[in-house]
Amino acid sequence: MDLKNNLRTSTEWEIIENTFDPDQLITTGSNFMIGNGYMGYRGTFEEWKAKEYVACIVTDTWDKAPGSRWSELCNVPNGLFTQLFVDGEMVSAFAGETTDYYRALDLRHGINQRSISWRSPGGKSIQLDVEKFASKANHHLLVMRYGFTALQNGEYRLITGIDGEMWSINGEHFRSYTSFEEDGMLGLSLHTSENSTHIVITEGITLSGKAPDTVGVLKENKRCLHELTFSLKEGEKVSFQKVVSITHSNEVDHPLALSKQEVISGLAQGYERLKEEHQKKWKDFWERSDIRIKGNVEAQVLARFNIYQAYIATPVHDNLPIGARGLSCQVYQGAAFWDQETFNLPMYCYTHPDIAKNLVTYRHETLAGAKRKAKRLGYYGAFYAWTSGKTGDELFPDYFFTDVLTGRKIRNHFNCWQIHISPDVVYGIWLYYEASLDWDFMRDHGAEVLFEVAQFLVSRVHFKKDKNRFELIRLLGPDEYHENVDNNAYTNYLTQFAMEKACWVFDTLKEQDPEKLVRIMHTVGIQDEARDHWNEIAQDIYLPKPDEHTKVMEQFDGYFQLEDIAPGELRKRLIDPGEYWGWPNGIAVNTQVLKQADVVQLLALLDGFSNEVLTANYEYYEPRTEHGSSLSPSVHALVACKAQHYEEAYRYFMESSTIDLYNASKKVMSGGSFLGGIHTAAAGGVWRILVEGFGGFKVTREGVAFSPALPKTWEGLSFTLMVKQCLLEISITKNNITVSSDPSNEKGITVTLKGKPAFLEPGKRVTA
Ligand code: IFM
Repeated sequence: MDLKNNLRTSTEWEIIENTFDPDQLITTGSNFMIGNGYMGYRGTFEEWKAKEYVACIVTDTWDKAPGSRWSELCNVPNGLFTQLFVDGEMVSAFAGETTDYYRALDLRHGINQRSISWRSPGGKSIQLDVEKFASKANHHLLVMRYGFTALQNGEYRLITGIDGEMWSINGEHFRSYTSFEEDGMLGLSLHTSENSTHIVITEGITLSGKAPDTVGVLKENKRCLHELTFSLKEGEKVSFQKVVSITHSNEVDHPLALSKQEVISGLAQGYERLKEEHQKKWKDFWERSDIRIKGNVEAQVLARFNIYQAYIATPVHDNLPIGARGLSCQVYQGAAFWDQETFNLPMYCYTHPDIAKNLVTYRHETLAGAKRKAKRLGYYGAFYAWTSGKTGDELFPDYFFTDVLTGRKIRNHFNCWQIHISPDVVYGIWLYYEASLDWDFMRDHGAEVLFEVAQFLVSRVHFKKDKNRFELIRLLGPDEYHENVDNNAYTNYLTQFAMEKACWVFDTLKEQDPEKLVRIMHTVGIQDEARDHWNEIAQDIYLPKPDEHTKVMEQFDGYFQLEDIAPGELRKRLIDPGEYWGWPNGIAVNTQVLKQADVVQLLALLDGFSNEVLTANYEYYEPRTEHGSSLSPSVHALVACKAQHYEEAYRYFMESSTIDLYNASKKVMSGGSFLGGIHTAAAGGVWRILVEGFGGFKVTREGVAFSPALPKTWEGLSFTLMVKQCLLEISITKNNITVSSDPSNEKGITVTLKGKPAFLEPGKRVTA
C-alpha cells in the first residue's frame, strides 16, 4: 500500500522508498535510521559523508567541542563507510542512473535494507544489495552485509573501513585520531577534547565471492580503509560481511581491548547468527509493545514506526536519559527534558517496567546535579535540569534562540523558570510506582527524590499574606511563548500533586519502615515539620479554578487580558518566517496564542476534572494553540478523546504520528536554531494516544479501566499491558472490548469497562 511522502508498505511492518529524493536527506536519514539505545546510526548510504548528514551518535559521551557552549553526545566515525568504484566512477545516488531503487526499514527487526541497479555515467552497470542493523543483542555492534554483482565486465575498486567525516553540528569533538591495524581489523582510537573520553571503533570484514586481485590498507588523518580491487566479468559477485564495535571509557574499563575482541567474536559468529540473535531481541520487544490496528494500514504503520523510533532512542543497557531527538542527531544535546517523564515513560511503565525502572532510577542517580542546580540558584532541594545529561547538571544554555532580524542573542529562561520539570519528575516516579507497585524502588530511591523536590518547591513558593495562599511567581510553563508569568496553572497543579505524593510516601514509610524514613530524612536534612509544611502547601497553593460560567481555567495570572487573536492571523505579523514567537518581544508574547498545550497538558496528565471542564478548556485553548512544539499535537489528541471530539483526536493523531515520517514538522528552524531529527516525545505520545486516548485506558485505585472509542475507519485495536503486576491483553472492536488476564498472573485485578467494575482472575477474560 502507498503511504505519503514517497513511501509505501507491503507487510505493515516496514517503510519502503522506491524513489530517491535528494532534497529529503535530513528527513530520510532520520526516518530510516537503525539503533539500539546505545547508538543511533542514521539511515544514510554507505558511501556518504558529513554533507549527506551521516551520523552515528553514541550515548553517554557528553562532551564540548573546543569553543562550543554545547555539551552534547559525540558523533563517532562511520565504521560502515564503503565506496564502490566501477572503472573509476563511484556508485552514487547523485550520479549515473539508478533503477530498481529500494530502501526499506524493517520495523519488526530493526534492519535497514537498500538495493539498486546502477549504471555509471560511462555505461557500466552493477546490482548492489546492502543490509545493516545496530545489534539489540550486543549494543556495541553495527553489522552489515554488502554485496554487488557486475552486470558488465569491468575494473572494480572497493574501499571500506572507518571514516571520520561525520555531520557534527557544533564542532570537532576529538583531539586525536589514532588508527590501528591488527589481524586484518582496522580501528580508530579517539579521545574527546573536554573530558578525554576514550572511544574506540574497530571493524573487520569477511569476504566472499570472487577473490580480490589486490588488497591494501589506506590510512589517512581521520580514516582507515581496506582497499580491494577486482577484475570482474559479467555476472560475477562480490560480497562482504562487516562487524563494527564501538566502545567507550564512560561505560567499560578497557574500550580498546573489548572493541577488538567483539569484532573477532562477531566475525566468528557470522552475519546470519548475529542477525538471528538481534531479531530475537526485537521479537521479545514487540511481543509486549506491538499495537495492532485493524482496518487502517496507514495508521498501523504509523503506530509501529513511532514505537520503533521511541524504542531505538531509549538506552536500555543502563540508567541513562532519552534525548529529545533520541540518537538521531546532536540537536538538544542527546539530553532528557520533561519529555522523558510525560511522553516516553508511560509506554514503558505499562509494557516494559524494567526499562521504566532504568529511567526513573536515572532521575535518582542525577539527584546530586539537581541539588547543585537548586543551590546555585538559591533554593533548597532538587531543581532538575531542563536539559539533563549524565550528571543531571543543567546543560541548557542561557541563550538559545537569536533574533533573526537583528542577529542578537535572546535570553531564554527555560533553564531557570521552567520549574515544572521537578514535579514532572515526581509525576514520572509516581506513574512508575502506580503501574508496577514497586515499593522497593519507592522506598530506596523514589522517596528521596520526592522529598528533595518537595523541599525545592518549599523554597520556591511564596506565601501571600493578603491572599492567605501560596503562589508560584516568575515562571515559565510548558507554553514557552510566555515567560515570566505568575501562577501558571500547569505548574501550580503539578506542584500540589508533587506535595501530596511526598506526604503520602512520608506517611507510608512512617507506618511501614520508620527506620528507613529516619535515614532518608537524615540524608535529605529534614525534620518531621517538613512533612507538615508540604501538606500545608498542598492544601493552600493557589490553583486557578474553572470559571463559574465558562468553566475555563486561566493559564496564568492576566492571560485573559492579553490580545485574543488566532495563530493564523498572528502569523501574518512575522517579518521573517524564522522569527522566534516568544520572549522577550516575539509576536505571541502579548497575545493569548500559545506555543504548545499547557492547560490542555494539565488535563492530559491529572485526573479529577469533570467532563464539562475538560471540554470547555479543550475548546477554549485548542484554537489559540500554534503547536510550535512537536509535543503539542499528541496531547491535543489525548484530551480531544477525553472531550469526545473524536474527529479532532484523529486529526491530531495523524499530525503527531507523521511529524517525522511525512516530514510534517513545521519548524526545522526556529529563532535561528536547527531543530531537526526524530521528535522522540511525539513518538512516545503516539503510544499514549492509542492506548490512553482511543483505548480509553486508565489506572484506577483498584486496577484498570477502559472506555474506548475507535476512530471511524478502524475495525479493531489491540495491545498488551502490564499493570500492577498483571499481564493483560486488550482487544477492542467497534462493538465490544475484551480484557484477558494472562494465565501466568499470580493475582486477579479489578477491570472497569465502560464504568462497570469486574474482578478478573488469572487466565480469565471479561467483555463489555
Ligand atoms: O521539552 C520540549 C519543550 O517543551 C518544547 N521545546 C522542545 C523541548 C524538547 O523537546
